[in-house]
Amino acid sequence: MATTTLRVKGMTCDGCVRSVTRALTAVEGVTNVDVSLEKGEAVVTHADSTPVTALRSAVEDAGYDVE
Ligand code: 9UX
Repeated sequence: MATTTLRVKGMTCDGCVRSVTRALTAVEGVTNVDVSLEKGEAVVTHADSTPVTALRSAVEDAGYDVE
């Protein structure tokens, strides 16, 4: 297991949090997602085999930017 923290830009309400959470949860190997609107961060627990680029792409495809 690995934990990756992404800095997510553009989340402005709880709906955004749900969207980002849903997008990250759908990535293969992801076992837990904790998104903070206040921090602008997503903490993702995932398999070692899950590429960080896949996490980043999922967030970007949902319409948000990753720093
Ligand atoms: Mo809230 Mo986020 O109505 O794109 S869902 S701003």
